[in-house]
Amino acid sequence: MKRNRIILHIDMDYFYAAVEERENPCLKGKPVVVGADPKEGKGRGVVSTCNYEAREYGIHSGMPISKAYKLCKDCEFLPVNMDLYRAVSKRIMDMLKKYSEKYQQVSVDEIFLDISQNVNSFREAEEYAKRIKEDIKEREDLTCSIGIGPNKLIAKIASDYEKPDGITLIKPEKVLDFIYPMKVRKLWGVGPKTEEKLNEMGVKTIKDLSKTKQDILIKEFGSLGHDLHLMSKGKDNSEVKEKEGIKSLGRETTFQEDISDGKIVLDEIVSLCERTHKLLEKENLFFRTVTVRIRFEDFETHTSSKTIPLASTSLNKMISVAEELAKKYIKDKRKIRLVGVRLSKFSQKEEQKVLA
Ligand code: DCP
Ligand code: MG
Ligand code: MG
Repeated sequence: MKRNRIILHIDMDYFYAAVEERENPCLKGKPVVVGADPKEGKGRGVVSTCNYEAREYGIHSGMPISKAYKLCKDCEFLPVNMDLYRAVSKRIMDMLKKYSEKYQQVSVDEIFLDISQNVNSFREAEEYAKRIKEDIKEREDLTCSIGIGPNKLIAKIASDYEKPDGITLIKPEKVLDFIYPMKVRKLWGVGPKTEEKLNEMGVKTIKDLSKTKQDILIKEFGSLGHDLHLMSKGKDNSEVKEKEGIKSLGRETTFQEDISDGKIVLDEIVSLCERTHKLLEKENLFFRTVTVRIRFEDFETHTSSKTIPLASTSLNKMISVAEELAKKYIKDKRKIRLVGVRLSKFSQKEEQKVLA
């Protein structure tokens, strides 16, 4: 018989805000929001994250900072100090990667570990998870939440279940009881659109999904339908494995109507840079190449790139390069239909030091 796998998913609690609290203990107990400058309610960016005290006010990641300000004017609003969070993340992840040869870091604050070879039972896995939590607490004075399950999907859902500072163990025989009552939104690949479509089909919970015929799911959702069918039964065969390095990251916008005003195009470039920068932060990468793509009203499409000598994480640098690249297109008489910004030639901090 094939032995069960034992997978951990570790996710740091309110990560950026927790690092800020640690650096400045007077913040402890107060509602703390990390993100764009609220400018007394006029700020235009978003909340990166907030601590659990601020969540009591209804504030959450991705919310416009102006809205967060309205919900809680007395919150501590702090700017994003990405270099600090990156450094802390790197230390924690390096430490966690020692707990298993099979790991997969999925973002700045989370990682999967396949500990099937390191422990003999789910009971031992729980002890292993406790040790990991203590280790992070001792070395970095931060808390995390850990999910333990027979696959990545279940471990990931479990780590979110008793946040903050929790351990949730879901043994194979308990998987269905655990996920059946949950909304389909909890599953991978189910965003707002898929959720709506499933709801329209009368499928709200994972249990409802498990009762839906596989052919219907495949007909409605293509290959996602196949995965939905497996996931609804608590199955996920994907390996814990580091992904091949990402080659490029970017965002683009097709305007509602073609644009002749260069200022609007440049404003859009700034906004695309901001959104692309978020992706870069999430992947914890440094970039060297910025590419701008422009499509004119006649669909003729141009790209132009520039590679900077030293790898950078700077949003301002990205914006200045992208603007410089875009300016020559703005001089064209034709209206612009689409703009895009893309980053490539990535490296990680260590390599960047070597370069410098
Ligand atoms: N982040 C961000 N913008 C988002 C979501 C997240 O900048 N829309 C950043 C800030 C978070 C970090 O990524 O601190 C990790 O994201 P998580 O989703 O794990 O959220 P937190 O760690 O902040 O909170 P939780 O305790 O719910 O994990
Ligand atoms: Mg987190
Ligand atoms: Mg996370």
